[in-house]
Amino acid sequence: MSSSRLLLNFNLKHSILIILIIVCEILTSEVPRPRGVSLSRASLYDPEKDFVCLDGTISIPFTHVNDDYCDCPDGSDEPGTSACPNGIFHCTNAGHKPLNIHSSRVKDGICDCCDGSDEHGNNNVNCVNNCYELGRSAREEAQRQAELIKVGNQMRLEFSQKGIQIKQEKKEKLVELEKHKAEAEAVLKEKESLKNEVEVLEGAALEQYKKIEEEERKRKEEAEAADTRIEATETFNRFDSNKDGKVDISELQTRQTFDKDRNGEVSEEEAKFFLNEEESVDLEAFITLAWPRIKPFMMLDAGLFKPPIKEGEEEEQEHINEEHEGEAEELTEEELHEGEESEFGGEEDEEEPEEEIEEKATETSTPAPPQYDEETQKLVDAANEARKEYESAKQAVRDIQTELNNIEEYLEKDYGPDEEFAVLEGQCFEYTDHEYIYKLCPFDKTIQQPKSNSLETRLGTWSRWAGPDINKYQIMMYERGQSCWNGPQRSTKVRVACGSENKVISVTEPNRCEYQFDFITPAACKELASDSEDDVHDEL
Ligand code: MAN
Repeated sequence: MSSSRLLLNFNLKHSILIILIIVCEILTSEVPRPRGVSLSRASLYDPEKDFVCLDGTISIPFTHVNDDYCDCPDGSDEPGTSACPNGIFHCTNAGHKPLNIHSSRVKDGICDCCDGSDEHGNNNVNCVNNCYELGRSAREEAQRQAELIKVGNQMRLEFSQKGIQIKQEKKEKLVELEKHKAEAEAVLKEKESLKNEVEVLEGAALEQYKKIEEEERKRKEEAEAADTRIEATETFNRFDSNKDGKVDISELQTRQTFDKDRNGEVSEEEAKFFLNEEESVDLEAFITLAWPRIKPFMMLDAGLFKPPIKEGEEEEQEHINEEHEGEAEELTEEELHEGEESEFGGEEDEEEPEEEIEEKATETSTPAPPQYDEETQKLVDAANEARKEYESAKQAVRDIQTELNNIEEYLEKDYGPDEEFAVLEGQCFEYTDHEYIYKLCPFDKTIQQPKSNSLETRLGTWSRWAGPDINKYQIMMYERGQSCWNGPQRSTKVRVACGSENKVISVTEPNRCEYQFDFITPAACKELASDSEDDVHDEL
């Protein structure tokens, strides 16, 4: 059947139903019963008999019903007055929906029932019966809703079909990936044993080179130690100005290099630091304990070594360098070392060891790998190749595993009883207010972005369905968003309702950092047994 015929058929049925309801209401509102009693209870109020309280406790003459005196403990003898504290007044509201109100609202000067029956006999208030108008607009609204649900439900069914198909495809992909994973793991195993085999051969071939390398390293270390010794001894002799075989505090105090805090003088503490906290050191102690402290400062002074720049200072430093570019050239050598003697030269320094230190600084770089013989080189290349293949086989397993995890994560998510919400995944829906652009990316996240820039704030990550038991798919929760300053982590409640398109129709922040989105989607258009008609049927 075409959708227009479906709609026509639906409209016709609905109109007949409304006419039936109105006719029945007219007929049934005529059924005689005490004021405030619903049609369904009319038979319990028989004027021919004594009245038995509805809780069965006592029996009273029928004339005591609605006499403005409360006799029954359950208030059932005073349905039309406010005499009983627990009474219920029933408005028939012919033409609209019947209503039960608390008896305290009877004759209180406020029109609660659209037919005005709750204020009947109250001369202080004039309640107009507007049930028909209210009923008509309520029925029109109900009809609009019903039509929306009808059309939306068609779309929901299409969503559902797609969702079911996606799920099926994911399940098939899962099986396929499991197979691929097993294959990739077998390849990995093979590559691993291949690598191990070649590495054994490589290891054996490199054994002799290792020895050579080790010897070379040792030789280098010894040479470096000897150089250090020579360098330290030369410096010791230079510093030991009174030639007593010791370098003491006062001998260091004459050298600006040791002015650590750059306040223009070398204090005793500063000098002592370089002497390993001693008053003086002999040559041996100087070489082993003092020199490791002294050397970096001498290199620093000679401009051969820069201390590491702390994070954040880097830019600043660059900026300073730019600003002062060229300035150094403008200063004379004397100006640079104003008030200082050359730390490497000392007063009587002749030849300059600056170069010496520079040379030594470059010498410490890592030695080039040894040249292997042809056979060994072949083994090293083969091992490198095997390692590369092993690594890429490992990566292949990892990639498959990641894909598997994503699919498993998908399959664990609840996309609605008929998979109807699944098509929303991967899409984002925007809403703009005067200050922000909000985004809802179902099953992923909610976002807030100021209109003035592109800095996104995460308002929550998909967490769960949180609607009432009757339909948990009415509310989506997005939690653990970015923390608010001095506050909680942001979170979003998304109220989901039926609509003919997917759209965020409002966003509010009812409490600081707690957001509420209203989202309409055909996925929420399910035809449920309407309770509005049941209400009307109460009088049938
Ligand atoms: C930002 C926005 C607001 C939020 C405050 C909290 O301005 O995310 O929605 O209320 O931070 O400090």
